[in-house]
Amino acid sequence: LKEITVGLAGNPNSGKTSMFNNLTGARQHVGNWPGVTIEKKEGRHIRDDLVIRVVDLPGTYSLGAFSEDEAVARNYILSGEPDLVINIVDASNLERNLYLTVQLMEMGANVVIALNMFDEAEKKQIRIDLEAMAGILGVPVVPTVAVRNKGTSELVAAAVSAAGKGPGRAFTIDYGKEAEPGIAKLEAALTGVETVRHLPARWVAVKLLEGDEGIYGRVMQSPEAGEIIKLRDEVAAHIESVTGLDPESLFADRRYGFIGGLIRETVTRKSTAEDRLS
Ligand code: GDP
Ligand code: MG
Ligand code: K
Repeated sequence: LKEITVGLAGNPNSGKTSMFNNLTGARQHVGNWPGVTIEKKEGRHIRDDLVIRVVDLPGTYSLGAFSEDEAVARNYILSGEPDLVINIVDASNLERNLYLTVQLMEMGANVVIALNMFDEAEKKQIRIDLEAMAGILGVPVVPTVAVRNKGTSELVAAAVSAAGKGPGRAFTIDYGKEAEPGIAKLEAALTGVETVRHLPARWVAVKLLEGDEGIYGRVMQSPEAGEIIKLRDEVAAHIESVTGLDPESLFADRRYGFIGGLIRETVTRKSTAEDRLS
């Protein structure tokens, strides 16, 4: 018997609990995440040849270090414990939901997307080219209707296959010619810094430029902190002076730009009578 561990991540109300219940049935255990008062739900999905341990993560829109929910979700994903992350995406609210997807992928997580609320998307006449979306993102995309237990076995099959392969090609957002050289410099300076050694270097560089408290704190604990923070401030000041935006705003704009492009390439929406009247 083999076991794999899957984290379930998604925006609040994307259908995470419904999917968790589909996957685990009555085999659930409720506890707490260490050090915080956030509920941790775990369960098991048992196939003939394999046990899938499913860990429900707090519902979040983002993976910054600003809230406990986000910190719990991101620390778990970065811990190396999950073999993959099933990202529950509300297909009827793609733009907002894909912001979390992009962040999971930038962290180097091994992601499988459950395009949930597929019934709602169909009702809204939103047509999604699943193959094109999977191709652009480089991860499996499986349509689901969690509330009716539709697509669950296809999702499990995709998850098992992805867990066997590990993460695919590295996913990066192009932050533009004003920012990329600085990100690369910072990334190079961070190699060998012990307190962030286990984390993806480009992601650390981006988070440091965004002023992420968790990553900042880790870097501050290293002997190289002085020179790295100096470089970080120089790069941030350069980005701000040439783009007029602080790194956090520029990066968010770029992520939404990527998502907009992805949606243009893969989604068509028929206007409904309702839309035409409004
Ligand atoms: P969570 O906040 O992500 O855990 O989401 P829940 O599983 O609690 O679902 C939020 C609401 O959406 C509930 O009322 C569910 O019954 C409903 N829901 C979940 N999945 C689907 C789906 O695929 N289609 C539809 N129409 N409703 C869904
Ligand atoms: Mg829930
Ligand atoms: K706790």
